[in-house]
Amino acid sequence: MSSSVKKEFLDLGRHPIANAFLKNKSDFDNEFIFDLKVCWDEETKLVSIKNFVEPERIFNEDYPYDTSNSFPMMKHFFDTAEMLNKRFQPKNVLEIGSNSGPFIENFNRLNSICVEPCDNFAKVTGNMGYKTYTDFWTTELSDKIKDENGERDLIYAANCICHIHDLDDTFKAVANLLSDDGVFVFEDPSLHKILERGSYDQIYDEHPYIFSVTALDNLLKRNGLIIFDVDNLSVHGGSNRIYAKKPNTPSNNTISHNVLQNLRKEDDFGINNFETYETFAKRVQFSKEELMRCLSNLRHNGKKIMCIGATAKSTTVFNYCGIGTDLIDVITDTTIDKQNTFAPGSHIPVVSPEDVDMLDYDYAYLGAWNFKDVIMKNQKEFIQNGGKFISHIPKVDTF
Ligand code: DWN
Repeated sequence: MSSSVKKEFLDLGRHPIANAFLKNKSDFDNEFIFDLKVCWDEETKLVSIKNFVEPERIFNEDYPYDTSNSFPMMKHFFDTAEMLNKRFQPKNVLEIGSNSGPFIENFNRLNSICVEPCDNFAKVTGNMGYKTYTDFWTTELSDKIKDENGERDLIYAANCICHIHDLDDTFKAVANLLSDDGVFVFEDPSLHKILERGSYDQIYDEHPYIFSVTALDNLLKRNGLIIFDVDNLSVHGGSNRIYAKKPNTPSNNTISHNVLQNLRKEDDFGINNFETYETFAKRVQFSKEELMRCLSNLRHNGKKIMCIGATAKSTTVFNYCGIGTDLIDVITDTTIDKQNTFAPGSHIPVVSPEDVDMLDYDYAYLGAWNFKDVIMKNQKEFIQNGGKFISHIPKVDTF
């Protein structure tokens, strides 16, 4: 990307691929492991992991994260599609990282295109009747799509752009395909919220970058795009939806006051100061010590602990803290492809919620803390039976 100075502020230790669930015990010795360290770029203010993992290792036909397993996210994408249709009335749409189609399914098949490198999901949108390119997002692909289909009025990506290594190429590829009046809308976890909440578990191989509005403003500008609006969203523990366009477009998409407001808010928080990241690193270390103290004490007192949600986030927590079956017996997850596997690195068994009697457990650690409200609503019997939850967000606590 650039030759500017990247300052390391956090070392999370050795990690496996966050979503590489293991099918057999014989796979335990063959896991791909890398050093998960985190840096801050003094020039662009971009936060990134130090060692990128080849995308082909992560996004392939075995990639298990299916958005359609989360009802709240399905509603989020339906509402987002409705809002974008109303606000911009795009004649045609392209989605980068379309997964199993929860966003694109709200648009007409005839003028909507999907880009998805994971074969399993590309097949799903292909079967739904959407023209789908099974490929990674690059300027080369953008050129090909433009030649075959023409420019796009709306390019959308959710939880995808922060997964791509070459951001300059990514944004150039978008600018290349966008019609003169087109809009590029993308949403990813917010660095500000992660620093504020202490949610270090948003850092893993799939997230080479954690975006602030500040860094995106710098990066988009140098690639022929400008931010004209920002929405702060509650999904995934706090995300930002960025609206970008080409400068000097004929549209009346004037720059909203939200942009300056977000830049100011981030500056006030300390996004532009390295000390903020050093303070965060200390908080992460403290969170690990507290979580280990909490789980070990409970175990010592004979309590049984399980985990709800085999998330990428829980892979980070379990591997950073060194949590295994000595502390947590089992993880339940509603995603069929994750069931009857072992969690990456920790090797804790992952099963269907139907295979676990929650009344056998005293505590449930929230691997999917971002769905705390939904999970607690679904666990009335566990709660009535005296069951309690554990979360490390915003600080280690039982409730
Ligand atoms: O960007 C990414 C986000 C969108 O999704 C990816 N890099 C990977 C993935 O991250 P995650 O695994 O941390 O995402 P979620 O959405 O927090 O995953 C929730 C998991 O929990 C799913 O596997 C479904 C499961 N779940 C469950 O078992 N019971 C969810 C709910 C609400 C439940 O009640």
